[in-house]
Amino acid sequence: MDVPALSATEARVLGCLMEKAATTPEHYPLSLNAVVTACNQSTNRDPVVHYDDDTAEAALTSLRERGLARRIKAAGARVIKYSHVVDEALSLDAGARAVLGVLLLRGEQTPGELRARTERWHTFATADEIDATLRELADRGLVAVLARRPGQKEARWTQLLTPVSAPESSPVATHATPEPDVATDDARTLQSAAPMARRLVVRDPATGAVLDELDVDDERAVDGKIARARAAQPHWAARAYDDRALALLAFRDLLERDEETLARTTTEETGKPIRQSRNEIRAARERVEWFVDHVPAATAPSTVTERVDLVERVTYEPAGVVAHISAWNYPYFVALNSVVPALLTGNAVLYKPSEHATRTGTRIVRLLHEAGVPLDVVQLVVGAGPTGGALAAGAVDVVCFTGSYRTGVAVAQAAAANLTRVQLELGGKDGAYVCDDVDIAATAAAVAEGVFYNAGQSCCAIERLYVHDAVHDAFVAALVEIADAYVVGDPLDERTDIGPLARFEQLDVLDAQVADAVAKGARVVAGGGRHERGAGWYRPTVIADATPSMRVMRDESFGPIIGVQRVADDEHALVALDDTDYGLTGAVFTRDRARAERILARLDTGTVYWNCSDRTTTRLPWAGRRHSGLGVSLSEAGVRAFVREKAWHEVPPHERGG
Ligand code: TXE
Repeated sequence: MDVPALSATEARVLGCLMEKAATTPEHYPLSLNAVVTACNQSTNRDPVVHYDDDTAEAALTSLRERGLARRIKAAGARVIKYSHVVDEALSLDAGARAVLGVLLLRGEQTPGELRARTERWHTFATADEIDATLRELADRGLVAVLARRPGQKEARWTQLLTPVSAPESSPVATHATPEPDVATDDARTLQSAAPMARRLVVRDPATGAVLDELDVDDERAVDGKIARARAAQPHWAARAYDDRALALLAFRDLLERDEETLARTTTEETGKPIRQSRNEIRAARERVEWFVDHVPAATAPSTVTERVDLVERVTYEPAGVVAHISAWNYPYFVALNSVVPALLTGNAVLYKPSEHATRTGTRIVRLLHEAGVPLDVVQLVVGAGPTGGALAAGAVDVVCFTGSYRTGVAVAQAAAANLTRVQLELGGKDGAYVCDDVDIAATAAAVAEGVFYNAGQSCCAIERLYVHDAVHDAFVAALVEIADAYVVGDPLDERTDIGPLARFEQLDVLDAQVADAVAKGARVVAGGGRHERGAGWYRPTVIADATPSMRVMRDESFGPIIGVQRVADDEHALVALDDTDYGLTGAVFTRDRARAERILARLDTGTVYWNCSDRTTTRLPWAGRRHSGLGVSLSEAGVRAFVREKAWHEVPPHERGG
């Protein structure tokens, strides 16, 4: 067998099977539960991980498919067990298995460390014995010695079944003591053969634990997936609509079947409170249904002229291959708002989840395949910015992007080179105005929901608040009372309202906005900094006496924070609401519909709210203006983002008189 290329997860699982076979044969083979426990133990592991059953089971399946592990169901036994077959597959004796296993489980080691750490696996009587084993493994391309870092006495060794972890530690030679002439050649050969260091580590923002490690798709891999999508798309488009619709309805049912484990996966990797993760998945099922019901009408052929001598009509064809570069804050909505209508209209889709929600994205694609969408018709693309960049610049027909304004511009620039159609859903700095006629308690509750739901990590969260002078003090007091009462805690706890932010770097942004506001004369009346719960949490924060020049009133916060500015009347509120580079949504809270309509009609935003906020629906178009986006998603208009019109001009032959 050639040197197998494993993901970090597969390597961890294989290393555990090898370890337990050598050190606790009485408890071997292992059940799935025992494999998960072995993977997640904190001793003899680097890094420490936090795999769930699904992750371990997927790795075991892959290892079996590669001939490195075996599934065993003894006669009469209830529990399925797993063993490795590295000895057969790679013809490795006990000593070689011990060295390779410890490298798989603990990363780079010196020969001295290996000799100590393989003790429970196999006894190496002398240092020469372990050197000889390392050389044998190196000659087979299974391990390599790394460049000695400054101050390091002993060279360190790494296994080569997974990508090398970092360029500066790339292998330099196949021998324990590199010889200049041999080492240089081997080093070059080895380095060019050694896979690039391209792994995506998914961490739990609440605990920092590693949840998964995935191989990243580089440009070559992205192009390969695009080619496979291009080849598969015509067959998918040729299938009857009902066929495609049945697959998506089956997907909807799988979202229901696996709701709890899916919700947990999203909460673990994004920090979204479990109740909110469940809400999103439930609402996502309704969105799938809406698209299935409405795509035919949105793309129905139409005849605009029908005369004896002239027929003019329009038909719609799938765009072809759609790339979707997604965000993490609503991983189901953001993905399915594009992926579902794109598939239903006969396109093939390449879906790159955010690096902060890759496990959710992986499960979405797995369920689409299980529901009957062909493997090459929807493909997962794994990676962060560079992978997204390769996708945006790739030979695709539409790029859908959800993310920041800054990155949206980069995506549009990359797509422009191929004149690829883009649909950009970017950030916002959405304002809300509370009039003097409101029910203060009810409106404060509604506004708080718009500010703090999902810890404020929503493109259409209320991010600027303007309150009429007549109710300002009472309203702010009511808002502070709500903010102070939120349960800030473990996102897996049913009681939690505010979890950790998905991106730690955002806490620095929030700190800077608070400091800037206070320096310019604002008052912090609730929260105002990081929460003692842990590194990722920010206290629900209300800043009073805000003014337009403060960063908290200009830059996207994307966190549980709100600046409140007092306004004298509707005209003052309108000027303030429009003072932004963004144009996503605007909200007015008042009892008076005519008053609301007058104000909302003058906002330069794609969406307006009367007595509500922070909501989207498939029934209405979602279109950001200015720095908030380009193009339309949702509604029948959004469906047509995935098709191309064809205009038919037809002159029937003139029937000669008989
Ligand atoms: O967004 P990014 P992030 C805003 C919000 C948030 C900020 C940063 O203010 O704080 O953006 O969030 C991929 N070419 N919103 O870092 O960087 C990246 O891998 C192609 C609002 O999540 O825009 C990810 O999949 N792709 C928004 C996606 O783009 C690139 C929701 C978004 O990443 C790329 C999310 C590149 N050069 C964030 N660089 C909303 N509308 O709700 C990165 N990516």
